[in-house]
Amino acid sequence: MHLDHHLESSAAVSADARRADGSRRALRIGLGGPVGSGKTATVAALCRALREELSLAVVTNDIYTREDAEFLLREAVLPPERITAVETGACPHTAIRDDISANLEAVEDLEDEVGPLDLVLVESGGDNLTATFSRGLVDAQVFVIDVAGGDDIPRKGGPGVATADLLIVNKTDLAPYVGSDLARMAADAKAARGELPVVLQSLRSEGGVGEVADWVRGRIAAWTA
Ligand SMILES: Nc1nc2c(ncn2[C@@H]2O[C@H](COP(=O)(O)OP(=O)(O)OP(=O)(O)O)[C@@H](O)[C@H]2O)c(=O)[nH]1
Ligand SMILES: [Mg+2]
Repeated sequence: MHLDHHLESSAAVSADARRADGSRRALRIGLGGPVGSGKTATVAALCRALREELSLAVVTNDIYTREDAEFLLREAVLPPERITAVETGACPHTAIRDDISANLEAVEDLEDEVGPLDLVLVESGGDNLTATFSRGLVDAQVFVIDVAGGDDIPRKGGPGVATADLLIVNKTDLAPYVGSDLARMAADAKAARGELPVVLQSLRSEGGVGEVADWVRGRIAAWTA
């Protein structure tokens, strides 16, 4: 039995919003969700959309490899010194929720080495519907699910779907091929989340990551206000 699956208040903020020298640290946004839902693809698209206007960096998490970081490096979404990999060696949620030390160190090292930064994106390794980030690691979290994983996922709920600051239902372009009902996914997500935002997204279609990039811009504006 997991006793650590209790929900943390979405109003909570990370312990230290300032760095040791008193300067404001970067806003940290975590991206979690099931395996293959499109977390890395969303991170890549966000880097391309925001890199001209923000100073940003990325931390990826994989269980045994640096696969996601290597993808981002190959795609050259950011200069290589702005991309760091954490190898969790265990269930991904342990490194983003239970023992966040390796991720915190990675974020802080990036700020020391390439800062000042406006934004750090932390991608969790693919996990199940219970995986959420510690609010000691990130200031906001995005949960990414996709239409090919089944259109009943929003109804199944769980902390990621119900409480993430933003829910992305990704790969909407695949809905006709896998028989997923987008209207039902949107309605179920709304029922699970109340006023919390939901974005239906296809990275293969016009519009791409645009709405999510706007949401990030809004969070940055609130962070720096
Ligand atoms: N058709 C379609 N494919 C997508 C979309 N977004 C991502 N993909 C593809 O889905 C596959 C998995 O995407 P990733 O971004 O690697 O998924 P992930 O969530 O990072 O996967 P893990 O880190 O392994 O959990 C890749 O082949 C992507 O190109 C989308 O909007 N539409
Ligand atoms: Mg990934």
